[in-house]
Amino acid sequence: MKIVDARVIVTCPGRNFVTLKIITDEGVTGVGDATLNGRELAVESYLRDHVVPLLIGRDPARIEDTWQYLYQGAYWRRGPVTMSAIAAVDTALWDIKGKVAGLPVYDLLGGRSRTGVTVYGHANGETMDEILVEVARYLDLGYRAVRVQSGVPGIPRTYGVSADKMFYEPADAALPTETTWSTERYLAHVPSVFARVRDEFGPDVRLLHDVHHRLTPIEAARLGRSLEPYGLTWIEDPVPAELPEGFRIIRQHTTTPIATGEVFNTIWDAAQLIREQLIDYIRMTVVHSGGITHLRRVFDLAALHHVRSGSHGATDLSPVCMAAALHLDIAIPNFGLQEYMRHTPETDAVFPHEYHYEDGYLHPGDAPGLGVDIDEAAAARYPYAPAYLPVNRLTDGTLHPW
Ligand code: KDG
Ligand code: MG
Repeated sequence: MKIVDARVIVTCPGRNFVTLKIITDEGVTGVGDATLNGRELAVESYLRDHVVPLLIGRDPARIEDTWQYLYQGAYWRRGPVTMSAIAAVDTALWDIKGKVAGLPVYDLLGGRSRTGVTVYGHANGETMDEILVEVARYLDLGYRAVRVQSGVPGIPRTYGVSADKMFYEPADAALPTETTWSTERYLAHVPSVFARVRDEFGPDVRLLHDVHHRLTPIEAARLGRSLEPYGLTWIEDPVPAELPEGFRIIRQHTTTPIATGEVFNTIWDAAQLIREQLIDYIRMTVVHSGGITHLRRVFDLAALHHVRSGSHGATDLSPVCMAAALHLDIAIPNFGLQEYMRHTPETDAVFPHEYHYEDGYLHPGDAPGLGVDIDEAAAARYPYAPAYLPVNRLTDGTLHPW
């Protein structure tokens, strides 16, 4: 079998997605997500101009060799653009391998380790009343784990709080929106939110919170310690993670578990955090981390060090990425949690998929391959529309992580 064509499809059914579709001489096709929020066209060009010509004529069965060819062969290693492009190829090749074998990809990864993939949803609100309504809504839908994001008095717009509760989309403008931030106000407010939520909903629901890289290590340590009475499953991205040793300071002061990794691209970004057991959950995902092949390596390293997976699953990762993540989630021994932000009906129509939600779990389905596709005619109805993530400033105007 040989690869005879590969198409890069950009579509915007409410938000932008980049998808690679690989076509073989025997008519078997595979899909891979290549979406990099706010930098989509860089990956499109990388794939179209620099990767697709290298794929033509290759044997799609040689997944590892193709991965190494694209990673080592570029000479320039790592980085989100390169690793998203490699991920798209890798994901599409696993999809093809599954279809050729007549097996779901999770069976090629060793088979099911669990019956369903536990997911968490995003409850958020400007006010406490709004948050309580939203947490109750997720519990009614069967969720066992809920991420809680709250407005902060005195800060006009806070990360994770949105008007449209089910389909949060932060890439909201053709040029970046500017938001403001006060660490002091945030740290003074957040513990009271979790005190109330825990009090209202009891000990069973797993609670999570995303700090979105906004604190220093000692501030994160203070937050973690102040949240200890409420038994969070994790605080996510407490600090920017380029400095892994900074996590030692957080660890010295709090037992609140820590999750990070959604902006990581390779095992090298995560290795020190994992080896020194400075985190509890690694939140890398298929599209930005070199695909199923490379992420499996990360999860295997994590398993040796008591670190579980907690894969990123925001709406900017397409249903193709979600499908691939679910096949990994159901197979690996050290699965933790999967983030699940629902896609809009328009997006779901462009990407028909087998995976489905039931009673707090996602199920990847049993179709051969990944069980997801792109409807190219539907995709063509939604042309690319530039959209950026916001930027964030302190009240004195200093740029701060968003
Ligand atoms: O594109 C950026 C989003 O994926 C990110 O802001 C979402 O932090 C996020 C999360 O945990 O879902
Ligand atoms: Mg996050």
